[in-house]
Amino acid sequence: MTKSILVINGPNLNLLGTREPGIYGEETLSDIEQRMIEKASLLGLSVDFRQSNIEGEIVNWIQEAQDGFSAIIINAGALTHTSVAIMDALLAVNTPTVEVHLSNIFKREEFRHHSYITPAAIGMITGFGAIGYLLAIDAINDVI
Ligand code: CA2
Repeated sequence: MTKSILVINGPNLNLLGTREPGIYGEETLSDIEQRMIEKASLLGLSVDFRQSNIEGEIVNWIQEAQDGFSAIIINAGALTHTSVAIMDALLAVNTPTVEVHLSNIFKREEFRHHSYITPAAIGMITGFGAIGYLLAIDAINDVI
């Protein structure tokens, strides 16, 4: 059976490609989804790509990931720096997780330097723009 990766995008990432291209690039979230689907299929994997502005919805998706998904790739957006609930959900499901950020969070404001996702992830890819999501597929493919 094809292994499936759940890709979760947090608040405001639906605005990608429309504002702040200097920080987040010119590609839309839909462009990134297409590139991920193509890359995953070359590796015999499938991708379920989602975005939500609602913390609780993201927690629900993570809980559901236990049934039917081999791995999670998550860019939790600003919730990265605030959400104990997302960290707890990721720790609870025990599904291999890679954290992605478009920008290099360590080159930005101090409050972005801490992530609640990292303790629950295998690792973090930060600062490579949209390519980071594709690198995350390679990382996941090596683990699952
Ligand atoms: O660099 C990343 O991927 C971030 O997760 C993006 C978050 C930010 O809060 C994190 O510190 C780093 C913000 C996502 C908002 O995306 C926008 C896209 C276009 C226009 C405005 C916001």
